[in-house]
Amino acid sequence: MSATPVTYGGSRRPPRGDYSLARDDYTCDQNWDLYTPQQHELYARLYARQLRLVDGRACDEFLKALAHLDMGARIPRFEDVCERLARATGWRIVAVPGLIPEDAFFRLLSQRRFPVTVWLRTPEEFDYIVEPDLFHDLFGHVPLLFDPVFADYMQAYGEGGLKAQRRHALELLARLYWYTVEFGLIDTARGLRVYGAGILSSPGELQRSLVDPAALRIGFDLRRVLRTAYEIDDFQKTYFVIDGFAQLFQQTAQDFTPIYEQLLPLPPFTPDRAQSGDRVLPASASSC
Ligand code: HBI
Ligand code: FE
Repeated sequence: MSATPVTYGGSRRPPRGDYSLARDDYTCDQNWDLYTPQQHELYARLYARQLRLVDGRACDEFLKALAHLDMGARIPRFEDVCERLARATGWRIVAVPGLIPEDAFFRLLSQRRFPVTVWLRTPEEFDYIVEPDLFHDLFGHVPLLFDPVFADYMQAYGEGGLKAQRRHALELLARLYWYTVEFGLIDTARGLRVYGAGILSSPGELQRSLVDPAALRIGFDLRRVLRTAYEIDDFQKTYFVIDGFAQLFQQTAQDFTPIYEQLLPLPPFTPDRAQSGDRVLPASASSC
């Protein structure tokens, strides 16, 4: 059975990736031997540029794991990454043809299996791509799975996703993923830092997310996040800031049912303005 292709959100763009190779759980083989020298070279250029940009901007947990992974010279074999990751936090990465349905995605996360896209962007997409590709998933998401607390948060998120489906609250829970795992900021003793994969893998948004005064940076509040809509194809207008991964894990370790019941009837907040009760944080001064 070939898996049904998936597009990003409500976008009308055609799905990227070959879903005919996917199994029932949407995983597929990486087929590492099929990558061309040009693709390895493109990946290495993406990696080298981003490695320079994350210094002083990414959180320490990310930088420490990235150095340990040492996967910048060419596209890594997923099984090599798996070996190191499994030893650290019991997570594994699995190859997928591209975006997969929420149900399959949550199930994989609940099993501590992170889906990594097998296709790499084209050279024309060097600076920007809408869909998550191999570089976004590997560089942006995989390093933080080495952090024990963040690794537990990601599995709990998957388990929560499977529950949210039964409560028709997928859209709310997807916002939590968006504003933490993809675009989250963290307040550290040395100032604001990035932990969201969508920022870590983006050349333009790394600096902008920390210093642009036009963007809103709001102290993490679970109900506020679950109620705030987002756009998938532009810089974020709002970022949520946690004090640490322990805070994120604790604040989300509760039963969301009463929160869903409270929020589902309410209209979402737009991301372009602060709301009363927001703890608004200043942009980073340093253009590090
Ligand atoms: N599929 N491969 C892949 N990667 C994602 O990040 C992803 C997905 N499917 C659904 C999804 N993300 C979002 O809807 C999450 O917010 C659930
Ligand atoms: Fe992502």
